[in-house]
Amino acid sequence: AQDCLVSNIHVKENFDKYRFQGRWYAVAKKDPVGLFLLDNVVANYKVEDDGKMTATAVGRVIILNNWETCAQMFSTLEKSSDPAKFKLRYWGATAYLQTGYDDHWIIDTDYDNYAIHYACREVDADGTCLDGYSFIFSRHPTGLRPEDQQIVTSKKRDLCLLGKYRRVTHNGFCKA
Ligand code: DAO
Repeated sequence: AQDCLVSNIHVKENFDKYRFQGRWYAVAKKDPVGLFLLDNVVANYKVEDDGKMTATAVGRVIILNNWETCAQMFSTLEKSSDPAKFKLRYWGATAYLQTGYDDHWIIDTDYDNYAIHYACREVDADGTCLDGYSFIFSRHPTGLRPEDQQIVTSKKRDLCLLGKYRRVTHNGFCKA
């Protein structure tokens, strides 16, 4: 989808939530308005006994005007008619942290190395995304393998987000 319409965005076909389980390191992020998670972001996905997917995440945040902390976040992923399109209901370990209800789409993944996440929070009148965010995840804390970088770049272009990502550093602030 090069027309940038949210409704035309392609997601991972036959998404396998079981293979997606486990730890993912955020290596790049396109921020939404009023960004929350800054860096040191590590997510952990799980399929519970009832088949529902949950995810936890940690990440460095700045809250209450200037307090730097490591946020511990919890979430449930509500399924839809498309197995790669979820609704993410999330909340924090303490009341100071953000809560929300966002789209949570898996655009592409090979399950073993890279994943591209996308969430549009606000669709504009013309059908493009007005406010959204996206994580590039890697199974490897060191980043993406060179062979995965081209795929990720091409998917960023499909999302009309090429050039809008920043690197997410991991320096041990949220030792997970
Ligand atoms: O960082 O600005 C932002 C938006 C991110 C909000 C998501 C909170 C994390 C919930 C855990 C889900 C796993 C990615």
